[in-house]
Amino acid sequence: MTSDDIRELARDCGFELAGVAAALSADDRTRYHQWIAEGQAGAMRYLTDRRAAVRDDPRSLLPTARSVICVGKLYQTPWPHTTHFSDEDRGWISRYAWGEDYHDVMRRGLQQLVARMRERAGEFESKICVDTAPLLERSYARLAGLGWIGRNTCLINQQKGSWFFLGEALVSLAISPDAPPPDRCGTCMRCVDACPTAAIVPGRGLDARLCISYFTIELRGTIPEEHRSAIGAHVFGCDICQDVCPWNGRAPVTEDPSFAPRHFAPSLEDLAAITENEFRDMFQGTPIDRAKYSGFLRNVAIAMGNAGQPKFQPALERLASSSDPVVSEHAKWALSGVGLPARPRP
Ligand code: B12
Ligand code: SF4
Ligand code: SF4
Repeated sequence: MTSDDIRELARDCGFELAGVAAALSADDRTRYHQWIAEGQAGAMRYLTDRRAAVRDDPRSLLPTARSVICVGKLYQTPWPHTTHFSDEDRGWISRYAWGEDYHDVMRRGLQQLVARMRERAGEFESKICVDTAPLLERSYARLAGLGWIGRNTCLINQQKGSWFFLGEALVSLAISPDAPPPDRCGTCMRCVDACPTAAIVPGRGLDARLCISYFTIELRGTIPEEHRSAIGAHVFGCDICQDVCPWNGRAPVTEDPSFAPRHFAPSLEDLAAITENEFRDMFQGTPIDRAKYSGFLRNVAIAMGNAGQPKFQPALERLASSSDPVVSEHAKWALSGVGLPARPRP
């Protein structure tokens, strides 16, 4: 099989991007170890525990692996970007989380791809990875020719931009690898300048401990007070460093209905009033499940505080009396901003 064969099959399985890398240690893996040694992974234990070393070689996941099939699936839909949206009554959910959980969509497509490959190449061993496996997905996708690593650390494709998910099939077949494309960020610094929390440090990547996506999705418990006002209206994830990227200016939208918004920028007052069961009904099967009820209400309280609207006072008072100490503390902080003009971003 050739990588052109893989691209043809991958297209039939719903992947706009595909390529092949050798199942060897990635040349840039030392960046990862430096990043965690500097503490930039924050509290994301799954990045720093024994699984950190597993990332050094895909053969730790599948000993017979010879090739890494890398695929990309577009998720952009024709709805506004953060940069064209401002409504202080509403909370911002990042684009990738509007529809069905991508882990399921990508896994289904990869299973189909592996089955189609078996029809052509006969039996081989395989392992599917989507996001959660200890694999340097961006490194292998770059090596497989899917794009370059942008200054915002996202994988960017010259024609398709960066609104795509990554997934991989490790296979025991030896397939001639593709080549990585050149870095096309040039002198651009738009993402660095636009990031509200200065999380992108040119040359050193992204300090997750400062990223809104980390605070609102990954961090459990308290969000340090000094970072709350920069979170603005974000209630789950952040898209700013991709919204401003010139390579996304003409990025295509997906044809897959899975990523159509179920809840685009919901009203903060509605969100503050949902019960745990309603939260489950509303967001089950979407990535938002990951924040859990407590984390999500914490984020809603911060967004309300940042909007600084007196009409949010009753809803925040209800949250402040919550039996969940995290929700209650963030709501009390938010109440201290109600009636004041929207908090200025640092
Ligand atoms: C932890 C994690 C996060 C963390 C940390 C992000 C980060 N930049 O490290 C947080 C919670 C902040 C996060 C946020 C987001 N994430 Co995330 N995340 C991951 C995860 C699970 C691991 C990433 C990781 O290992 N980070 C550590 C750093 C050191 O690794 P890295 O950025 O991958 O960098 C490696 C290489 O790229 C290379 N490298 C870095 N810089 C350079 C520069 C050059 C010149 C070269 C050659 C190499 C190079 O070195 C590193 C390896 O040593 C991956 C899935 C996976 N298994 O890889 C998804 C993943 C990276 N996330 C993804 C997405 C979609 C997002 C968000 C857009 C979600 C959102 N809207 O909120 C944001 C984007 C924020 C951003 N600008 O990166 C996608 C990215 C798709 C793409 N096109 O790039 C992934 C691949 C998930 C997936 N399967 O689709 N994420
Ligand atoms: S996702 Fe948002 S907070 Fe994180 S680096 Fe990008 S712009 Fe900054
Ligand atoms: S905004 Fe500019 S510097 Fe940042 S990733 Fe895009 S092209 Fe690269």
